[in-house]
Amino acid sequence: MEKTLVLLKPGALQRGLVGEVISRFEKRGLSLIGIKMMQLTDEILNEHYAHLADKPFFGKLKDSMMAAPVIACCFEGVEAVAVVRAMAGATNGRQAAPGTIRGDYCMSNQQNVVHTSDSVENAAVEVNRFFKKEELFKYSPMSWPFQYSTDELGND
Ligand code: IDP
Ligand code: MG
Repeated sequence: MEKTLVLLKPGALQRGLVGEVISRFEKRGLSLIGIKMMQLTDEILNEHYAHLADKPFFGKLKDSMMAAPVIACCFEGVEAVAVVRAMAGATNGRQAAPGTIRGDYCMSNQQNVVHTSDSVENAAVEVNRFFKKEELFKYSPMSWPFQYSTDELGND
């Protein structure tokens, strides 16, 4: 099972989209194993968006991520990183495919509702950045035997 990080950005909170977006991941079959509201800081954003530090929009991006709290979620599932990333859609909401979260809920390159980890390697780093060990919960969702085959669950 993979774990991946989702941040519901300040715009999701301000626009009342938190429940709807989390619901999409739940309905897809991802297990929510950690969730919390956080006010992000310059410090954590410098780490989280280090790959964008030389971009002209870096300061504005950080400001937008500090404009209201975010909801940090950790979801678990088979190939969860790629599945969640695909559900978010292209970075620019105007280019994101209809049916994706960004393609259904936004019109912006920056104000694009969600952050999702982009690789298995980065997901591990990001989950660790936003959650302490004791904030992640281990349980066996009762739906798993109806969501996955036994080999997908590693039970064969
Ligand atoms: P991602 O969120 O789809 O992984 P990244 O390239 O990692 O995209 O960029 C992180 C965030 O920076 C984006 O979600 C978006 O909010 C913002 N961003 C990316 N490119 C631009 C841009 O060209 N203009 C303004 N904001 C941008
Ligand atoms: Mg990214």
